[in-house]
Amino acid sequence: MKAQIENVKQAALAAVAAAGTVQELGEVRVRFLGKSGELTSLMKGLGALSKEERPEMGKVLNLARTEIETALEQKLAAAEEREKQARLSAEAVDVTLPGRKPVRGTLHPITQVREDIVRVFLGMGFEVAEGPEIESDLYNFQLLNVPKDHPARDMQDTFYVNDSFVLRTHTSPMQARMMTTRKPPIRVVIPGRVYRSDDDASHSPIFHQIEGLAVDKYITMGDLEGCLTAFAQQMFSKDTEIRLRPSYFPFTEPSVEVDVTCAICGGKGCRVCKGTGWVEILGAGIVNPAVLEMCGIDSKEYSGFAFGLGLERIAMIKYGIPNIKLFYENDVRFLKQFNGEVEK
Ligand code: 2U9
Repeated sequence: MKAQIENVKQAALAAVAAAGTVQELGEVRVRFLGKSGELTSLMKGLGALSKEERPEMGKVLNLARTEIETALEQKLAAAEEREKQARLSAEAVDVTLPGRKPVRGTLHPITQVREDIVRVFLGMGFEVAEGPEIESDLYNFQLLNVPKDHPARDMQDTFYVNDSFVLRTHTSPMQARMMTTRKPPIRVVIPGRVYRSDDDASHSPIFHQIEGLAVDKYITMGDLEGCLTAFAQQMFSKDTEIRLRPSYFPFTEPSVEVDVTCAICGGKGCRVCKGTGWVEILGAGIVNPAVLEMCGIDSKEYSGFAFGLGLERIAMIKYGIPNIKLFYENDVRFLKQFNGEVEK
């Protein structure tokens, strides 16, 4: 049996010497010292020996086991260190390489224009409110002086949800809500998505508006003009002028359309202003006293002005964008041109 033990030991030591990796050394351990390993099998054979032989063979076996284990341990420590070094150098990061610049997103041009406009009106003491996109016929039309069958309904081609509800055609119903729920003074701007059945290069069935309302004692057309001049000068440039042209809206009386001197050519005449030097940017007027009364405000005590503008239109003028559809296609090549730097 001694010879057998010696043979297994020599085979084990040779296998350890031949093994190079942690994995191979593990296999050698299993082969000789594992549960059914070659040396372990010999140990199991001890029981079959005579009482006299057993202690000596046990000693020889233990010595062989210790020798194999020592050899394994030494080789293993070296292999582990070698593999760790190899892993570290494979995973090494060259800290001297230049970093990768993260791709920065940009705000959508409509969002930028909305934020620019809101900022100007916040600065003039207006608050911001938002309302539902599905509106009752009452708030979208009737309280704004557009009764059923009124010809003015044809001015805004409407998406009807049912007989009593529509996709709002303007954000004006929210101004009406402010008037029915608040007491003057009211100064509010309402940005939001609106819907009209209209579709060409400068109209989309879904577009964005911002509308404003100021109701207080003694509000006049002069206040409207002053407020919109301040707005235009902050939004475009400090020497921008505005002009008011008579117009008609059922919810304002008198009503005006408001032009600004062309920010592109400074009034000399160009493609954007079609050679006139003026660009129409919004509609406005003195709130129709009938609207004040319907919304529960005494028109003898209070008056107000209101205005409305299309965000797409302002963005198209500001950035010289020829087709409204470009705003909705989410083409990154288009969107990334609006890098957030506000032109002044
Ligand atoms: C109330 C009373 C009056 C809001 C107004 C306009 C004139 C206007 C258009 C501009 C371009 C809409 O996006 S657009 O097509 N808006 O011309 N809007 S006065 O007047 C109101 C609103 C609410 C209670």
